[in-house]
Amino acid sequence: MLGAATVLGGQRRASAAPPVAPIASGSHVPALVIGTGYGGSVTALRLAQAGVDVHMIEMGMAWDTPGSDGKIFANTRTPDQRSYWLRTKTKQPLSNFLGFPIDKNIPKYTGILDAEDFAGITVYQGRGVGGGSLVNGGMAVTPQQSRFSQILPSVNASEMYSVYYPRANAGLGVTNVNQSWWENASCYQYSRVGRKHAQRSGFPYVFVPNVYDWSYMEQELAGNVPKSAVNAEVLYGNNHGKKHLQKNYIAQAEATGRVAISPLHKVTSVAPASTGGYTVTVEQINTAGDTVATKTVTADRVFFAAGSVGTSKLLVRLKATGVLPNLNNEVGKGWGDNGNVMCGRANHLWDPTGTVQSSMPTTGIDNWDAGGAFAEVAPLPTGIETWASFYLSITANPHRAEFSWNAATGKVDLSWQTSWKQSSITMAKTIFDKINKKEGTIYRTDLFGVYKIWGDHLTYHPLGGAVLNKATDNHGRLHGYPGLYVMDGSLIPGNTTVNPFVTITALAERNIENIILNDLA
Ligand code: FAE
Repeated sequence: MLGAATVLGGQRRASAAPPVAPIASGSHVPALVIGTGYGGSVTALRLAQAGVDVHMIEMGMAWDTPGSDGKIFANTRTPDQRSYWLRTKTKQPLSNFLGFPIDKNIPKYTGILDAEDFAGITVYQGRGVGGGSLVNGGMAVTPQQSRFSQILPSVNASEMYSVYYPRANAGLGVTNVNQSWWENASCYQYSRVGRKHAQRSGFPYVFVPNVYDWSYMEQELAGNVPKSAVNAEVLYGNNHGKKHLQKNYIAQAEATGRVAISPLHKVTSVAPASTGGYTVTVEQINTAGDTVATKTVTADRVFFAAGSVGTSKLLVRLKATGVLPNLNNEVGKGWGDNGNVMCGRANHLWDPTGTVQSSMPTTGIDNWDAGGAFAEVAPLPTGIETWASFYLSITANPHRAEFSWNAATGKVDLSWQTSWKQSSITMAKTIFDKINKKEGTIYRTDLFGVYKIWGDHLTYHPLGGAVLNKATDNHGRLHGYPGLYVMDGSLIPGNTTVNPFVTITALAERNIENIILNDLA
């Protein structure tokens, strides 16, 4: 159990918190949190500090035990069963290399990255204690304040920028790379090539903060400590320098002695209890994904923090099947992909991007105001020289999709259409067409299929589905059910103009403060 130990820079140390047993059927908890990502971790810590006992339910694994190779997490060059959530074949975001498919067969296992397929989009999400913080690139970006009213129009911006964004950044351990080290670090050659090309075309090139421990990265590049970011560790977890939530919010929450976590437990129902509060049904699963026990517990308050997709799917199904009929009609609406679209560019032979590429991006091209795109200069940590520049663009894609209950299949559908990505492609092209013209270069066509330029089939940044001030009040209280709250990315209506987790964390900090003050006093 995570309660027994905390992972620090790859070293394990005993913490004061005793080992915790998984939740028992029939038990009662004052606060039950569904999911252990950003929203859930903030919620658990702040409730515990306010004196409330909390149980966190997490469908993924604890990720606290090394595999047969001595490592907790696999890297992107050698994906294995740890890498994917209940798949028998990898589904790598870059599916091809030099046109050849690179996915491979793996044993079915409760691995760390879920590539969840809907009809028009594959949504990548982290599974395990720490949620998306386990798999992401650590880019910790606060949006420009001038753009905040586009993101969360009902939220007081000056309060967010003076109180909650600073609180979130401090809680997450966000820092900037040492630029003089960066200028000479071989692992950021790809970013410097990205800068040169962006600046020659007149685009603003910005450094973005990250949650990676930079002194650890300096040491790993120098060969003094086990390699992590410079050993292609991202997407499937990071064994050392990344400060994922297990190292900050969750460690602090457990240290209060008031927070327990049940990994490999999935919430399937939340219903009003006749005695007040809520009855929560939880399925315990094994690492093959089979249900091994079904438990029923009661909770005074339930905090939905299962991520945009997880929370939306639960709420839409519970409303449609009559379990929570009083949820309003905004539930399931306002979902967007943060305008994600990927592409690569083929550089000239005199512009190598490096054989060792840090998996933690540090820079971006900000063409939001002029062209609706913010492009993160991303690594391609293949271990060989590719002469490729690779980008994940966040764009102002205007389309919003809706989750709906499909009684015939017994599943929740999402109305997103692949063709809607054309808006994102058009916006990303405002950057890359210009750079290609200036540099005399072309797009890579071998990374997403055979002769396919755009990675337009996926998102890393699902947002919305239980939008703030629509499905909930202006602090995440679900309409129709006192004591039910939404605390995660589903509150944000589809776009954050930059990478989303700092905004999700800051919004959760803001909302839980208000909830503790007004609902728990
Ligand atoms: P999230 O972190 O997804 O946590 C939800 C948790 O709930 C997960 O652990 C689930 O397993 C769990 N769960 C779901 N359903 C249930 C259920 N029924 N019962 C129990 N547990 C359940 O939600 N964002 C950035 O800002 N910067 C980046 O560099 C970045 N890179 C990314 C790279 C990748 C490959 C991916 C996939 C995402 C990336 N993101 C990045 C997005 C970021 O990780 C994401 O927005 C947040 O993790 C969302 O936080 P939430 O708290 O909403």
